[in-house]
Amino acid sequence: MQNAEIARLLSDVADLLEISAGNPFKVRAYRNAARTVADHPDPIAELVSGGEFDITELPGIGGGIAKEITALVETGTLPQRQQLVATLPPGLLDLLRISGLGPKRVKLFHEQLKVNSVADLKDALEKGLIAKLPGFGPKLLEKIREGVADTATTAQKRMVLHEAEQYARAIVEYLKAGGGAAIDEIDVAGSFRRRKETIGDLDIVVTCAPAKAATVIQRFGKFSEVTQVAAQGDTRATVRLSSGLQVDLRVVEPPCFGAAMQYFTGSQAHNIELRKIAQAKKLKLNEYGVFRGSTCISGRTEQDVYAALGLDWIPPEMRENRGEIALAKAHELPQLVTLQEIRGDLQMHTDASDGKATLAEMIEAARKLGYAYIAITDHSPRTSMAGQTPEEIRAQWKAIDTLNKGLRGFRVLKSVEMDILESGKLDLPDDLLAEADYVVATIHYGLKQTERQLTDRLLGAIENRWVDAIGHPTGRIVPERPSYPLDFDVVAKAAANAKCLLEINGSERMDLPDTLAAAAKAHGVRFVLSTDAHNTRELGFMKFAVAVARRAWLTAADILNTRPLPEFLKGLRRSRNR
Ligand code: DGT
Ligand code: CA
Ligand code: CA
Ligand code: ZN
Repeated sequence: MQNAEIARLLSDVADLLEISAGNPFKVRAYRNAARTVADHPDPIAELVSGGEFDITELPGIGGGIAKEITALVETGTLPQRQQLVATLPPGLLDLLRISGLGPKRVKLFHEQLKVNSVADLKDALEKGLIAKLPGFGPKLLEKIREGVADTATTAQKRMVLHEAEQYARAIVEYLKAGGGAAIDEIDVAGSFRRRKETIGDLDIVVTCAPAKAATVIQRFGKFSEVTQVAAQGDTRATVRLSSGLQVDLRVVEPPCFGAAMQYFTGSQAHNIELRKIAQAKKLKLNEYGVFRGSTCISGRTEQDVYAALGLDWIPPEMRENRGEIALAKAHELPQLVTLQEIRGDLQMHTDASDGKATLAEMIEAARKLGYAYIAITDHSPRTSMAGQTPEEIRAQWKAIDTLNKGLRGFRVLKSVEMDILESGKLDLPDDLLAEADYVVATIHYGLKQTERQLTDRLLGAIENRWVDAIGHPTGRIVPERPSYPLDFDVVAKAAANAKCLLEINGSERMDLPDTLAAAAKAHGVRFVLSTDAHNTRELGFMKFAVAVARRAWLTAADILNTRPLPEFLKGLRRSRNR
């Protein structure tokens, strides 16, 4: 069981307690525990079942909740949640999953209107009962209607790549561990391998000796989180996990591994084009190989398959039929940026604002990743509660100066994530910004403004010569929050002209999205990749920023933080101010 799922069940308890007017301290305790579990770098379930780790040592996890989590790991159910679900209408949990609805609103519906299920809510919306509740204006009603419409497709709900990554790793490790069902090769195909920001299901391809296939399939169905074996054949199986995620497994013979990986990686549109090329060459392409007549001429590796069609091997992130096949034919595919090429992380938070780790802890963790530099970008005053005053920022920078003296081959950049205020003004004065090594400007408030207003706010920030980068430029968060309204082309052109970087943020924001990053590149924008880590584990999100960059066909030359420190600093627009 993955941390994300344990966290989800714990926060269900918090929500259900809140709805049933339970003890507010208990509500808060469960909510804190959920956050601790979600943020923890290691799989909590393994720590618990390993036995030698006391989870009450984790912040926010007391004896009671520790017992609950232990029971969950051992039995698959959280006793407290079971008890609440048994006493409350079960449909409340479905209501809580609707975007725009949290425990406060669900409680209100439950108490005032006896709305206890999605069906009840639909009914109440139609009868205009929700509109009569205080605080439910037309915009909010529209949002709730959209959320309700989404639940119709809940069964096919897509999972964020970040979360899918945990499941993929767990299943691959499980199958590799093998027992009597020894496998040779294993890899994850599908949209997961193409690194799409959300995935519909996981597609796993395995090779083994033909005689072992049945045992491998059997073992797959016994993975601890499987709640349903939806289909099981001689060489394939489909299961559903308790999180709702569907996983497809294909077992093929070793000579077909490349062909199977190619086929099941897709995309479907890419594969259709490949089959046309095969047909033109009087060849046949399928999941078993490339065939001339009934003779298999390739299939062992993907390279072989593409080569048989006269193509260079195409990176999975490009396989969307957006022109990559013509490039592969002309041997002109770009050298996509790799994680190893990233030399620094340019957005992260410490406990001086809303991060969980100290400055020293973030530095140590970043050094372990092999970086040459990082920027510490705690928030500016507008970010209420978390933001630092100019005095605090200067004090932090002084501490960084001192730390840097003791660091070899590594530099901490004095930085700030500065809010672009609702008025369009910047949250910090120029004299302070001028003292920074690097400044990233972002919008966190006033997201409901018009496209004109929001675009102008970004343009205003881009005009300031001390703003080196615009962070998470569209404000979207995958999958639940779309971009704020924005004339992105205008912003990208202005950024390119001003030599202001646009950030690709590798947190669950995945912002810029791949398509907009590609559009920005066409305008001549240079980029910076960052994680926006709020704890040391999240520094690992760089791979998701790289995934977006690769799907946008970016190369190292497009991304400033692939450069060594002196070049990075020289490439910042502020270097021309001195
Ligand atoms: P997803 O799971 O919705 O995020 O997207 P994919 O691309 O992983 O789609 P999925 O899981 O339905 O299938 C995985 C790949 O297998 C897909 O990209 C192409 C290939 N594939 C599966 N079924 C078919 C099919 O009926 N025809 C063709 N041409 N390809 C297929
Ligand atoms: Ca899939
Ligand atoms: Ca599939
Ligand atoms: Zn931010």
